[in-house]
Amino acid sequence: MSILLGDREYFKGVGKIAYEGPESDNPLAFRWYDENQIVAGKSMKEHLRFAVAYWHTLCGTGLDPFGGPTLFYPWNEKSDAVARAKDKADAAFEFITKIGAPYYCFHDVDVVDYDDDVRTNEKRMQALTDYLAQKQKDSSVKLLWGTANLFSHHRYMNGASTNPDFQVLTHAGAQIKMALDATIALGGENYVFWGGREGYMTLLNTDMKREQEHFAQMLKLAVSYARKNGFTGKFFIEPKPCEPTKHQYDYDAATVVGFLRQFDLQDDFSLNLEVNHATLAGHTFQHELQVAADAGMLGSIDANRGDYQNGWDTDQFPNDLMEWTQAMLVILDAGGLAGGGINFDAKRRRNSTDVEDLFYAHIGGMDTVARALLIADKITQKGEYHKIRSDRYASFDSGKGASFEKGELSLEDLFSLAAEAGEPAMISGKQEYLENLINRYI
Ligand code: XLS
Ligand code: NI
Ligand code: NI
Repeated sequence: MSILLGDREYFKGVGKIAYEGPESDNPLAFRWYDENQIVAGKSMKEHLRFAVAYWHTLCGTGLDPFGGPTLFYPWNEKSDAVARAKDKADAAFEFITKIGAPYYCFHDVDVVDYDDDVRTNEKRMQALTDYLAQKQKDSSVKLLWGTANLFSHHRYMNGASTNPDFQVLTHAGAQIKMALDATIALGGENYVFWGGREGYMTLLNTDMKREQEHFAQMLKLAVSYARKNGFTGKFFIEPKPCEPTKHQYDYDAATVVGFLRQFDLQDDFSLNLEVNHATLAGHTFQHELQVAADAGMLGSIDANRGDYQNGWDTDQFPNDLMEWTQAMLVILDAGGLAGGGINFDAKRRRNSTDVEDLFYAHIGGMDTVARALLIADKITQKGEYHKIRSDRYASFDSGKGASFEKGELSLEDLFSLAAEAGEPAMISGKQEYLENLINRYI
């Protein structure tokens, strides 16, 4: 039986993906993601809040710098932009409901093609907002976040909010306004800024300070517009160190936390962390999550993975249990994602051309993350991992160590204490032990 919501079935031959458990041999079933299973007091669905990314899943054509599209979609056939976009929305909601993700995410131009006339684009987006609102109502799928694509159009070749030309900046503002309108009308829970071209290709032509001030000013305008129009959700910044620009201002989590505090934006914003962006910045994903969590800004996740041999954003689907178990430990310790979810900002390879490949990709990603959640929960329950970590700092729990933490000691005090106690004993960091401990549960 078809669960199609529009008037045409696009993903023929694939039904609703069900949970069948770890023993199942069915490649079109979940082996670990059981949305109703309770883990650490919440259902998996509530913990993970999976989202499908419109851009890769519905728009990705498989093109690369060496070749054109390999993925051809029946929803791209109509010549009228709005009619074509409605077909795509039908396909999107068919896919999202079949895979069983509670959320989706989009850029404005994923939803409907824009041309160069701002008012035409506004009309197109309004038409699709109405259409998507109906689809959401019929399916109970929700919008995790919306965003504006401020990097693909050639006008943004020198940046969007950080463009040296004010006229270009106005177009960025117009797109943000329309994307916010759509996000708010669709009950979007968050709004994302990924600064695709907010950076520089060379400092020889760049006033970095002025560009970053412009960016902060744009963010302030976005916040005040959205709040005025009833948006109560979070804004996220998604760090990435490079690509497409040589240097992106939102380099990594620590840089963004500093930027948000510098411009007094920390109350409205938190972070959307992407696995492949973390590794491009020379960090682990776990590191980026921890930086955000420590700053109280752990918002949301773009799930994917890079390639150990490549230095760019390959956006592959997640499959690394060790990486995700470590990530889940951070997320559980932080009390979960604050308002965000786990969005598959990931694409199947350009030669994965079967209809089923899109499902295998998402099933693999969702199962990996779900399994990591179960493992991290088990590790937490057993308690040894957290105990080893906190015991390392036991010398600060009482006595002079505690006085130091309270700010009661001077540098002279430290001198005397060092002189009296003499050379400290060596204490093992137990890295291999801890790695084995994590592996034991995997
Ligand atoms: C690109 C980014 C992008 C953002 C949304 O590398 O990950 O997809 O998530 O603009
Ligand atoms: Ni992303
Ligand atoms: Ni990315």
